[in-house]
Amino acid sequence: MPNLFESVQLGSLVLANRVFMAPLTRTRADADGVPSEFAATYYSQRASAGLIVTEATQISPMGKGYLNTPGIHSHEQVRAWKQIVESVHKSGGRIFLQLWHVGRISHSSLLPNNVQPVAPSAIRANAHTHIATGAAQVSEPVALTASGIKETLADYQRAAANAKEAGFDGVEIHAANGYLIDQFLRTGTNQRTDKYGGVAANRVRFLTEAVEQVLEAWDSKQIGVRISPTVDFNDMSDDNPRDTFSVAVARLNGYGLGYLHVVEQAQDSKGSSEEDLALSAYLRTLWKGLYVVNGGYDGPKGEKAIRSGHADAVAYGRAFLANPDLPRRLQLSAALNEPDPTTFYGGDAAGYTSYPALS
Ligand code: 8OZ
Repeated sequence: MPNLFESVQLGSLVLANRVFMAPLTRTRADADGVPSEFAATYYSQRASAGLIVTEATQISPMGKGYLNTPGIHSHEQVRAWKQIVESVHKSGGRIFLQLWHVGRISHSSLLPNNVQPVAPSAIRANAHTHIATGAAQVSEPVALTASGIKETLADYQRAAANAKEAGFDGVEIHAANGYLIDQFLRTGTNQRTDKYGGVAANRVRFLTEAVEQVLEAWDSKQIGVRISPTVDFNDMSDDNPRDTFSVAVARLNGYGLGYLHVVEQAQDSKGSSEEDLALSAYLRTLWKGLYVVNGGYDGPKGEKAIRSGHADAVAYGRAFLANPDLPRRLQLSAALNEPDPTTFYGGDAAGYTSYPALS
């Protein structure tokens, strides 16, 4: 078995190591969803990652759910991302854009003409977001119509093409953490009676159709999918996660995608349960591409995950946020900078580009 610091092939790309940077929402974009001027520095400081996955980035104005998250649907946004990608490439890094639609995890004040958010079913989440006035309960969503689903799928295609224009190395489809695709996947949020609801094969349909849209712009190996089968963040639940996600993985296998990225543990949870890890281990046996894990890994645990064959790569979130040279630090077993939660979301360079590398 390889170790954490060995290279790995992803389609036509040779990634320098298996220490990936997990997608991290930092809410520092402007009101139009244009990434900040600090973002090029932030991402290029982290170019030693085997692969950087960007912060979640909305595919359309309706895909936005928080103040100051970036988008990939306007010219200005594409132009800003292009500079970020160039800067990462100059530093020798590889970077995928994470394509995001929040579905019901939004607030009318963030949406065009203050409309209600959209979701598979009109079920309001017991969850919070951030709007101009501070924290707020998310709004009541409306169920997507058949034509609304078509339009949303077309937004995935446009956003994927925009990511290509911006020069990214690939895209990751965000199907995790209680956002739109995950809302279709799991039973707690999907009560549809059409072909997008009911049995798992139907609940997986929106995801596979989104993949098909993205395939219009990208080679299959340049596409990853992120799922979180047991994460209850954003008021999520499923009657049978093993059934839902084994069907999802079986369907996804048919596309020959680059990787599956599995969140095994929610951001603020105390740790992965035996069940979380057992389901992830089972999905690993089904999945035919690279298998990337995330949630609760430190250096030794990540190394063990690779050496045992549990995963092909490990994505680090908070540790990468606070340590721009994380792969080197893990390899040297060096001390790590502590992440400062007060600067995770919003603000400027402090807690963003200010964490030092080892000298
Ligand atoms: C933290 C705050 C806001 C959004 C996710 C995109 O959980 C997020 C997110 C995380 O996937």
